Amino acid sequence: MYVIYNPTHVRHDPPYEIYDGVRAPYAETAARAEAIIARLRQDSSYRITRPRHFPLAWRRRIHHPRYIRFLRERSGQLGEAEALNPSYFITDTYAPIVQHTYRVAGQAVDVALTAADKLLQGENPVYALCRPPGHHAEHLSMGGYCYFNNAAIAAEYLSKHGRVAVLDIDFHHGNGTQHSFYERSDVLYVSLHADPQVRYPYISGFEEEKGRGQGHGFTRNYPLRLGTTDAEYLGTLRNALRCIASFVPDYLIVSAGFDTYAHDPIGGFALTVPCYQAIGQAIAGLNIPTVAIQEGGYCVPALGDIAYAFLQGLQGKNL
Ligand code: Q9C
Ligand code: ZN
Repeated sequence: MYVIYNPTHVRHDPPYEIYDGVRAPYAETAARAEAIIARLRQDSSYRITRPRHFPLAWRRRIHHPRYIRFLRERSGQLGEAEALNPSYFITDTYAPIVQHTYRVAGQAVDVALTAADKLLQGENPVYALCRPPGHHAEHLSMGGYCYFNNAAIAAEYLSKHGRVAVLDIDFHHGNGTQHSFYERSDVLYVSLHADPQVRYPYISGFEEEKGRGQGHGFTRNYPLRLGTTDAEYLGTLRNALRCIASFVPDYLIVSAGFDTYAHDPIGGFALTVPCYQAIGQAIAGLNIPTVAIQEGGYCVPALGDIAYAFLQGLQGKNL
């Protein structure tokens, strides 16, 4: 299968995040994507390919021009070792800007769009190894390690060619993606995530959020308890997949976060490595052309094996 990857992501490397006013090491490190690509390189059936550049107009369909300009200008003003924690255009304290943030975040959009394009050319499944991730990025704000919403932009791109479902399996609710399509009936958003009552992003991902206006019924949230096991997760996933199947999408985007893993330093579920193969295989059972887009996942030593298990499953293969 095709893996779209751009090694220049390493230049977006903020030094710290802020939790309740206190500095902590930045969890969304370059080592994450490097661990995944190193594992995929061990299997020659993974065709690792650079992205091509897409017109900036695609970003503007999801993000406000003022927000994009802010990110571009503030990145450009920073020196090599500087980090800016902006006061505006941000929903939390988890998305500092460094010198190369605008460029690298834009390249992650190209990774997602190149993968979506491969899907249109008949490749299936396709994996976009995006970094930084995107699903917390909103129309007018960054947050949660996310700057541009790679999955939402890819969904918008594919929606010109058919009905699109987004399945978000990151540990955290994808607030930015949900809000991008909240009033639309041509893009379905379905998410499994930690109960937002007790985990980030706190402000969205509740079961009662179902879409608005024409979009009513086209958002579906499955909040799960902390400590969720493989069996519980796979049971809920089956319900989510039924919901997707009844929408009859032409394309499926999976916002693939691996912070549901038992030993993830930020997450709080109990999933094991083999469960990711089962998740991939269950998704493959839908038989819908699928692009997986990398979101979170912070247990760097396990990320290679988790991603490999998931992608093998997504191709209907065993470990
Ligand atoms: N003290 C993604 O997974 N909160 N973003 C961390 C740690 C921020 C996660 C709290 C979580 C953002 C893409
Ligand atoms: Zn996450």
